[in-house]
Amino acid sequence: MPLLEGTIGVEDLILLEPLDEESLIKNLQLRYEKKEIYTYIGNVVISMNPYQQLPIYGPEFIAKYRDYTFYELKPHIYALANVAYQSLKERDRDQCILITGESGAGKTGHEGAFRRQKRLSDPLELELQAALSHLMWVLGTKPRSSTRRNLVSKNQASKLVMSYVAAVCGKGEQVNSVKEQLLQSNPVLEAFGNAKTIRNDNSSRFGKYMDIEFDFKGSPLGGVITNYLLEKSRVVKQLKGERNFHIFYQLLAGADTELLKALKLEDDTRAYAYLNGGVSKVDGMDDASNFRDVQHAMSVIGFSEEEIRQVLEVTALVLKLGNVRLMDEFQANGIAASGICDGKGIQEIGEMVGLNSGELERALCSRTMETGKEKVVTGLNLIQAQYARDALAKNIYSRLFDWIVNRINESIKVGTVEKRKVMGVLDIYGFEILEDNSFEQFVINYCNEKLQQVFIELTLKEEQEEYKREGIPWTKVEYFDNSIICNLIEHSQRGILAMLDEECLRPGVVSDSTFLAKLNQLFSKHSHYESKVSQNAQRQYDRTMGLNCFRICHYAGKVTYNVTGFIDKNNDLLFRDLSQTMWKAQHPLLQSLFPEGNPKEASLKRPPTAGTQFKNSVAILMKNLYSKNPNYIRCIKPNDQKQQGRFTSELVLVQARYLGLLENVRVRRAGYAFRQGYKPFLERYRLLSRSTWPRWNGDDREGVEKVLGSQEDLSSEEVAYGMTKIFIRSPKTLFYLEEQRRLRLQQLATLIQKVYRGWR
Ligand code: AOV
Ligand code: MG
Repeated sequence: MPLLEGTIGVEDLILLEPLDEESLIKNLQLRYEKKEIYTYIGNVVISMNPYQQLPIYGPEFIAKYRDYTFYELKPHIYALANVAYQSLKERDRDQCILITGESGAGKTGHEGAFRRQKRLSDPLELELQAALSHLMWVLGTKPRSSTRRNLVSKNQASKLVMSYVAAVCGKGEQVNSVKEQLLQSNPVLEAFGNAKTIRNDNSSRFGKYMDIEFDFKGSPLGGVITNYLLEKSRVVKQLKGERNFHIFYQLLAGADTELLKALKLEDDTRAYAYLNGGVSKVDGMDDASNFRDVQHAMSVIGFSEEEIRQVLEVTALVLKLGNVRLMDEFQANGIAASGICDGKGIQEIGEMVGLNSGELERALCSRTMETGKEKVVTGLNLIQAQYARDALAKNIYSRLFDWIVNRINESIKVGTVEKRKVMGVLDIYGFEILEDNSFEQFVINYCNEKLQQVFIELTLKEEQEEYKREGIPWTKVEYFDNSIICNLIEHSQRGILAMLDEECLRPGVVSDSTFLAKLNQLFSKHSHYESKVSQNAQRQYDRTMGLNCFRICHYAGKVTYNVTGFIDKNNDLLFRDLSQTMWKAQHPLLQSLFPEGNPKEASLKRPPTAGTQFKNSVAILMKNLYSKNPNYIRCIKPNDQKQQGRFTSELVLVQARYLGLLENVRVRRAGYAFRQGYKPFLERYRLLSRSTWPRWNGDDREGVEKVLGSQEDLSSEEVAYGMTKIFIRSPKTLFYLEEQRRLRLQQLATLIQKVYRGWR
């Protein structure tokens, strides 16, 4: 392995000297300046966002990484994808790839994701090109990379992994169509689930976990996508400088006059109240052409023309709902009520989805309470009616998104029952600390806390425990076990989420502040909880924290949450009048989004709260991840300006801490990079020693001792003998052994040839 020193820093942080935060950051910077964006910590890949297209992707590189083992080439995300795919295929071990990092760090990707892509032939072409270029490379006629078009235009972690796997796995018409469907799910999900934010022009506003399933030969059969928590508040309100979900702008910019007319839309984004962030265009993003790509992708996946049309109708419906202007009205008895300013908009909505507009107006402006057998209708005041309208829009959109994910899953699901292998790819929002943190940040950070726990448990703990099991001396590495924080949030009776549910379901007057009071009372002594009134905070003063806030000391740092809206967001209730009205729509898709509106289905049972639903899906995700072999990609954003070549040390330092990089290195370095059972190790290397070759009848471990003892250049520091496994400290030693083995094989081959010739 090429060792660092001097110019480009170390390729594997395990080799860092001295080992501290400063030199770790320095090393990343040194490499970043030389455009070396990938660095290892053992088998963990750190990826720095280059904010520029680097010539390190595409078929040639795929071909290269496909043929080498992990440490033989420069660090690359392809190397990780290769290890994962190969061990899936050869060792029959399900894999998962966990991609984490802040917003804009490079988890998902954008460049080119919205650029026009070569159609249909992409994966196949990629593969052919890879094969061709591999051949030329082997023959020493490698084409200059500058003359080739970089086919992998989606350069960010999760897409890079997917395109790598697509390029190396299986062949044939059937397989290609599966690949095509899997790849085409990206533009569709991004159109409906991504948006321009201040931090990232193509920010994923939902979490995504995708299982790709393979047959025993390693050809893809299909997959399953799970989505988490779409940020639905964006549907009705965006921060200044941000946009709503891409699809709205794509639709307005890309639909032809006929479609616009059919949907009764204007092509001007300013005409829509729900597009209120003040930006309609994103640099380098062509909404109109992306719209065509999305429609195309949907049909490749298998959406029918009719389904695509219905999806667009529902999308248009959301936009038009935002333009329904409400006003105060006073009833004869002087009670405040509300009504609709102009009937045209609601009329159009009614026509489009087959609804009686009078009924829709009633549902928006009043609420029916059922007490026993009696029904009482009360008018909503203006604020309540606006709230109802926005709640409806958010619900329609997020249910539409779920429906799209399900529809994609229907197309890509694997029908056969044969034994499958699975590779899961998780691309999920990183830790969020904003100026004002609310329920959304709370659940996102909870999810990250859980992911950190997986990381700790699988990587750090397992490492230590294995040494213990194997009886290998181990310098204890202190690391922070965050289960105390996970418990604080998720404990089924005494966790914050449970308290929130309790408060939401409790009869009587509940509010965000009664919820906070409860937390303060319960957790005032908890070491990871702080509030204005809790002991910890008093001890440490704290003028910055408001009275309506609590703070959690996450593994990544302290975050102050404002409780305003927690109860409401957790309840996530839609007035029954609205769901019942939606269910009455003639529009099949819209109707299917509101099954609870069906009077026959209407049960008194409350749907689980938003918090509980999220907790449950995180639990399922964790179970899924624990059953697989994890591979980590840690993404880092080098600066806040989205600029190439700029490295802000303080920013990187914070992220390195969030990601626990130093801890990761310490554990890996205290230990051994490579380990293997005595038997397979001996099988592979026994030809290196005269005592074990050609025959060895003794014990496996003894055999390994003979083999390693025969290597004069090997320092005894480099290896340790465990109960069942041999441990090798640095990858270099392994390469050395491999090289010796190769030479020996050559020698043997020559020998055999000689003998053979002698016989003839
Ligand atoms: P994210 O997924 O981590 O943020 P993205 O993957 O969307 O971040 O990356 C943000 C932007 O950085 C992209 O749009 C690209 O312009 C650029 N970029 C990232 N990685 C690369 C790369 N390897 N090569 C070239 N450009 C890159 V969020 O979804 O907001 O958490 O929610
Ligand atoms: Mg993303």
